[in-house]
Amino acid sequence: MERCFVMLKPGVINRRIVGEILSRLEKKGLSLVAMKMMVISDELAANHYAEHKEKSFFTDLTSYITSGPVIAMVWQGDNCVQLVRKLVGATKVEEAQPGTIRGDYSLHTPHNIIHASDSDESAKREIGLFFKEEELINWHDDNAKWF
Ligand code: FUP
Repeated sequence: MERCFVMLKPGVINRRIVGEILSRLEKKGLSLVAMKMMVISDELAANHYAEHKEKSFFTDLTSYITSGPVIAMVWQGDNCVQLVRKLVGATKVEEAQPGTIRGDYSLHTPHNIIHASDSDESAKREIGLFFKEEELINWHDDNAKWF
């Protein structure tokens, strides 16, 4: 079982499409094991996107994700990181295929509405930034065989 950190950026809440996006991850059969609505501090935003610190889009990106509430989540399942990234679609909106979350819901790359960890290592780091171990709920799934 692998875990992936997923975050719905502020535009998702503003546009009232939280349910639609969650539904796509749920329908895939992945398990939600943690979720919270929060306003990210400047410090957490900078830590989360530390790899982009020198990039030209860093200030816009961190301003955007601290501009309103986000939904931070942890999803779990076999090959969770790879499967979530497929559902999310490419980073650049012009490359994100229709049918993917970014392909269907975003017009501009800096506002590409959702973050998902890109590797198991990133997932562990990002989950650690946003959640305490006791906030991750490992529930038993009697229906797992149907997925
Ligand atoms: P991803 O893992 O798909 O979110 O992609 P990155 O870590 O490369 O980028 C993080 C965020 O920076 C993206 F979600 C949007 C923003 N970004 C830009 O605004 N312009 C770019 O050219 C690349 C990324």
